[in-house]
This record gives sequence, C-alpha cells and structure tokens, in this order.
Amino acid sequence: VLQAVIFDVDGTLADSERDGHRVAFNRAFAQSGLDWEWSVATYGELLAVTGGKERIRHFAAQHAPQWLQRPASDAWLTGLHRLKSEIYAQLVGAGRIALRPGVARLLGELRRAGVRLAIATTTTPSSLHSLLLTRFGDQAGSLFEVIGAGDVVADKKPAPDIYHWVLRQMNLPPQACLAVEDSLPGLRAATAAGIPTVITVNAYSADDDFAGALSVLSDLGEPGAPARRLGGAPLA
Ligand code: XBP
Ligand code: MG
Repeated sequence: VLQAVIFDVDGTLADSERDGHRVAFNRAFAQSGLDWEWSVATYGELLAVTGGKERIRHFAAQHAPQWLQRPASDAWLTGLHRLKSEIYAQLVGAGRIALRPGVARLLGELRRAGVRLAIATTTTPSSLHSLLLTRFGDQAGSLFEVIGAGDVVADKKPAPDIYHWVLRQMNLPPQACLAVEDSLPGLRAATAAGIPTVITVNAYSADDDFAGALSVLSDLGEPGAPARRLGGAPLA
C-alpha cells in the first residue's frame, strides 16, 4: 500500500531551472565581477552537476579569471552562492516561477487520501521555502511532513543519501513510497534507495533515457489535459 510520496523540487514541482536558478546564477556572477554567462544550453549541461555550490565549483575549475584563487575557496563559493540564493528568492517572490501542471491538484488529492508527503531535493532550504511560501501561502508550512534539502546530507543526488535521510525521518521502507522526479540524477538517487519512481519530464530532460522508472510522464496532468505516458517499466 502506498503510504508516502516524496517529491523532487526543481524541474518537478516547478520549472525553476531555466528562468529561476539559471538567471539568479548569472546575475550573481555579474554582481561579483565575473564575466560568466550560462546560456540555456550550457546550463542544461551543467545540470549534470547537482547542487548550486557544486555547480559553481565545477565551472570555476575551468573558467576562473586570473584574480580568482585556484581552486576557489569554500568561503568565496559560499558567498557567491548566498548571493545567488537571495536573487533566486527575489525572482520566485516576484511570481516568476509557477508550479507545473497537476502539481497542486495531485498534492491536494494525496493529502485528502491520507498519503504522507515529503520532499527530497538538492536545493538550498531558503530557495525551497521561498517557492513553497509564494505558491502555497499559509499552507506552505504544513504541506510536507518531512523536507530533506540542500546540505542535510554531504553527498547530493545522484547519491541516494537524501532519500535515505527522508525515509529515516518518516520511518518508512522504500517500497511503501513513490518518488516523483524529473531528471537522471534524481531517478538514480531514488531508485538506488529502492524507491519506485515516476518521472515527469521537462524541456531539459525530455530526451533522456529513464530506464528503470516506473513510468515516464509528460507532466502530472490536469482535468481535461491528462498526462501522456511516454515510457517506463516497473522495477525488476
Ligand atoms: C536541482 C539542483 C539544484 C538547483 C540549484 O535539484 O541541482 O542545485 O539547480 O539550487 P532538485 P541550489 O531537482 O533535486 O531539486 O543553488 O540551491 O543548489
Ligand atoms: Mg529535479
């Protein structure tokens, strides 16, 4: 029996990467005297490195200007990422990032059915909270029973650690849960933790091969605009 659904955030609850995180990274770079500009395509490649700080560190290793210490210090990375997170929260608070189709509907239906809800994301807690607050208002604090986010585990997706952490907090076995993800690192993390996973694809992940997913969907579906099933097979 399904007892809990664990949701990824970026790309799953909201299309927050291209017009949210990416824009925030670029503005933070400009405000910090860096001439880095992550195009939509470049950012798609960089999504393979999960976690904002980790993504900047990865890029800086190849593109650091003369004046920047190499390797970039943790303090510099943390400061730049904090600025990015502030800018992201402003973009979200200004209403730039909407929920994906079916998200609010499904959360409501699961809640009414007594299914427990949780989050497993690599995103920084403050960024997640600004999205939840902007999109769910007063409900934001009570919607998800457990929130696993950011640096709560050292190894980010595709490592299963964040899912293990959430399962421990909920005191549930993986087979009693369902994960909803949009990306390959997310699918790897959830399935490595033994959790059956449904994929809801977006522009960045539409062409990926989600072998091992329970189901691959176009989105989560609304009445009158049902989700299309694009693939998937049950876990062996
Ligand atoms: C998506 C990510 C995050 C965001 C940026 O994670 O990899 O790093 O791109 O957020 P998920 P931060 O889909 O698991 O939510 O800068 O806060 O890391
Ligand atoms: Mg995601």
